Amino acid sequence: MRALVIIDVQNDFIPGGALAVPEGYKIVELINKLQHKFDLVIATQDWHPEDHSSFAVNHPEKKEFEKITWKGREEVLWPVHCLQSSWGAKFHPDLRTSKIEAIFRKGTNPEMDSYSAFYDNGHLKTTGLAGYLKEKGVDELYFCGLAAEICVYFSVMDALEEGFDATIIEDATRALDTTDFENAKKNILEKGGKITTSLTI
Ligand code: VGL
Ligand code: ZN
Repeated sequence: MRALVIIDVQNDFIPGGALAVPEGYKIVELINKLQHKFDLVIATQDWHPEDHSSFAVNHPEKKEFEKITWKGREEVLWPVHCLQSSWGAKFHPDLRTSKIEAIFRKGTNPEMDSYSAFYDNGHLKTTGLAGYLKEKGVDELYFCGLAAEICVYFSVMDALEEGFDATIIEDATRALDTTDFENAKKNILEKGGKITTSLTI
C-alpha cells in the first residue's frame, strides 16, 4: 500500500513567508494532482513555540543561518518561522486538504529542532508516524513538499531506516540550497531510496 507524505507545505516556506523556498508555490498544484493516486495521504507541519531554540533571535549575538553547537550537535539558526497557530504555520491556501487523513506536527519542543516527519533531530522522540503507517499497512512512501534538502530529506532517510520503501518525487519538491540537495540525493540513493518524477507515478 502506497502513501503520499506531504512535508511542510506551509505559508512560511513559500515566497512571501519567513523562510521562503524559491519556487515553493510551483509544487502546490502538482501535489494536489498527485493526491488521488495514493491509498493514503498524510501531511506534516513545522509547529514551533516562540521560544524555540532554532530561532536565531533566541540566541543573543547569533545571526540567521549561522551554525551553532547545540546539545552536542550542529544546528542551523533560522529566522522565526511556523509559529504555532500563526498564518505562516498554516498550509498554503491552495493546497487541497480534503484527502489528508492525518497531520503530524513537529518542532514543538523548544529545546530540540525536528526536521524529519518521524523523529526529532536527536532521534530521541518519535512523532508516532512510523507506527501509524505500519498499522495502516503502508509499505511504500512517496515524499513531496518543502524544503527538499532539509525536512523532506531527513524524512526520507528516517523512512528508509524504519524499513519503508521510500521515494522522493523530485518535481514535487524544491530546495532552499540546490547544492545541498544534490548531496542529499546521493545519500538517499546510497541508502536504498529512490528518486522519481510525477510523470512515472
Ligand atoms: C524546515 C528549516 C527549519 C523545513 C523547517 O521544513 O525544511 N527547514 N524548519
Ligand atoms: Zn522549523
